[in-house]
Amino acid sequence: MIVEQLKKRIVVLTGAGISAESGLGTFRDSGGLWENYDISKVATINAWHQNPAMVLAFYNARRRQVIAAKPNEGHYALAALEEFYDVTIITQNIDDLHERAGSSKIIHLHGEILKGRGVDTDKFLYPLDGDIELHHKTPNGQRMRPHIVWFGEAVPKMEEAEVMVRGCEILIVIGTSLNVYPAAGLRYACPNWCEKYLVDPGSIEIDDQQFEYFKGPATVQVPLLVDHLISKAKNS
Ligand code: BV8
Repeated sequence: MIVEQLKKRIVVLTGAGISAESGLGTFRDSGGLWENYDISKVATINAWHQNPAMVLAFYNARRRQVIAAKPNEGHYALAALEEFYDVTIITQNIDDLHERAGSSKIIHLHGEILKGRGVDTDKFLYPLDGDIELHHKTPNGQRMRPHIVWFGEAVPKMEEAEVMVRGCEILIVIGTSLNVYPAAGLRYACPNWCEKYLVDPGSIEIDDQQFEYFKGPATVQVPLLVDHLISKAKNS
């Protein structure tokens, strides 16, 4: 049993790839979401103003998929890491699979598809178990929208995320093409002596040789990496 304060601090930055084997599509892989949808028509603040019905339909369909999906071995392995490390998950994903797998410290940079909010503020969030319709309003009469950070909207939790990365001793990047900023820039905020691991099956170009590359799908490589880190913790 490792005393809480003595646990090394790990930050895990995850993207759509960690949920791919739970059946939730990634964005930029072949067959990905952005092959079938024009980002500018469904995932930007302008799209919301121009065609809210299309945006709601896009997220209602993805919300049903998330509700039907299950966490995979990658999500569960990260939850198991918490017994030996102080783990913070910083995810770009809007699903709740990290929560359902048992991770306890999660920062959703791009929002959460199972929550709604008024168009006027993100101070009050409302749990969703179904679709948002055009006529839905919040208790104070505001139009309801998905609690999602669209392209062109600021990322409110960036500062909190950056503080966690600056203070981490181990950085793990899983299942992200590192295309979307400012999230992708987090990798530059960790101390240069920080241990760094990358899990991805593709040929992601990462401009930093300090990353130890666990090449392959999350359900295989994340448990292997977690076993490696747990044995290090046990022998330290
Ligand atoms: C902002 C919520 C300013 C919605 C999302 C030009 C250059 C650079 C930047 C910009 C630019 N023009 C505009 C920008 C800024 C823009 C941006 O970065 N655009 C990109 C596309 C160029 N960013 C923004 O607009 C951000 N806001 O900058 O605000 C501002 C400041 C003040 C005031 C006003 C404004 C907001 C960005 C947030 C957008 N919302 N999501 C939704 O989910 O529908 S982003 C979206 O992309 C998701 O969150 C997703 O997670 C994220 C990143 O994608 P990835 O997760 O990396 O997924 P991807 O498919 O790309 O990659 C999958 C990876 O998994 C691959 O590497 C693959 O190999 C791997 N993989 C596949 N299978 C597996 C696997 N890995 C493991 N196991 C497997 N089985």
